[in-house]
Amino acid sequence: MREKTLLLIKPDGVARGLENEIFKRVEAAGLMVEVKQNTTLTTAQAAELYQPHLGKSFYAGLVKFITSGPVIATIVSGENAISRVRELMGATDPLKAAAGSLRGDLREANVINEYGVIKNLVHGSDSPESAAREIAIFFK
Ligand code: DAT
Ligand code: MG
Repeated sequence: MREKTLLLIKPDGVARGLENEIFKRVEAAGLMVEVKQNTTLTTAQAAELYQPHLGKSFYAGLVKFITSGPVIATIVSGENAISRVRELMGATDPLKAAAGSLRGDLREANVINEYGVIKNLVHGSDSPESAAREIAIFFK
């Protein structure tokens, strides 16, 4: 099924200048980066993005980190785009992410940031419901 998903390059990925490498890999997988938005999240946008994690021990750190600097929000489209972007990203913990995945290949030596959260370069929607909700945070 043709789908759209939110792929967000987090502050660590932007600070390290990895956007071109990330977009190259997405396009090499046959997916299309439809729109890109350079932005810095407000606390309200971060709260909406991370609403499923509300109540977790690392929630406050997640919001602080994602609002700490510029990000690039994109809509990626293509056949099964949601699961395929998740595969390209790799596991949440970069130390467990497979070779060939973004998080595995591009990880830093220290994967926990100053906010106590896992630093893993990218966010990708995990379901059609998440994709619709998350795209609406950035694109009207
Ligand atoms: P993903 O980004 O792979 O969808 P997730 O939705 O479970 O992972 O978590 C959102 C982000 O929170 C994740 O990218 C990094 C951070 N995170 C997840 N589990 C964590 C933990 N146990 N300790 C610190 N940060 C964590
Ligand atoms: Mg998630």
